[in-house]
Amino acid sequence: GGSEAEKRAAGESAAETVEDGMVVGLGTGSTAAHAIRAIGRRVDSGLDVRGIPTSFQSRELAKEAAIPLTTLDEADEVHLAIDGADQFSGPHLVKGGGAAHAREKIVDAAADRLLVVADPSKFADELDHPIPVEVLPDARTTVAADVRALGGTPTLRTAERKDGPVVTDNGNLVLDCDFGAIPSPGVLASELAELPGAVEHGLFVGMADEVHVGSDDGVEVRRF
Ligand code: DER
Repeated sequence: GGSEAEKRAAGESAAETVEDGMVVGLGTGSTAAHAIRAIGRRVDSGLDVRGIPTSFQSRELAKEAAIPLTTLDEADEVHLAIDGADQFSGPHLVKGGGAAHAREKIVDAAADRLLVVADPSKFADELDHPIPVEVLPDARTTVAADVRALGGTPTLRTAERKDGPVVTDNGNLVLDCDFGAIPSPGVLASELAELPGAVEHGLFVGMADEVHVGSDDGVEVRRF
């Protein structure tokens, strides 16, 4: 993982692109958190914006930052979403490190533009990060078997400070599925999407319009 300075540089760079009147999807994770805090500082200076959270965590952060909130039901348009990633290769992302990827994908996909914030450690020529798959609790064994049949190695994500598995905001479980290198993300995404009981997977294929990569000597913006 990258440094806090790298994450902060990326988050603040993304927050600068928010314009008055925008509805902005607010991503989850430590890098997106920097963008949320920076947007909050701009709201304090008069920026007119409404945020759509993507998780319990991002809603709490947005409330602390006093960003006015709205929902996908109420907003006519989502102009921009700012979100993190566990890995990116061009416009393709692996997400779900925070087990929030189901709601993130809804908001990120609804946005006119998805702006990803990351540190250099997230870059890859070819995606090879394990893919988080949110599963209905009763389907964890059958989805695990399906993942193995697809050539992956599934691991039920256990919690750090709770006995047993991580439980998502939606009350589901997460299988981290290691497929090694992923030469065709679109093919794997389709295969995962059709597994019965798989609620949402962490492949965001071709979804990034822009990636802001923070480093100690500035921010590199890549556009796709
Ligand atoms: O869970 C997620 O999708 C997060 O955005 C994750 O991918 C990135 O989290 P980080 O910014 O804390 O590394």
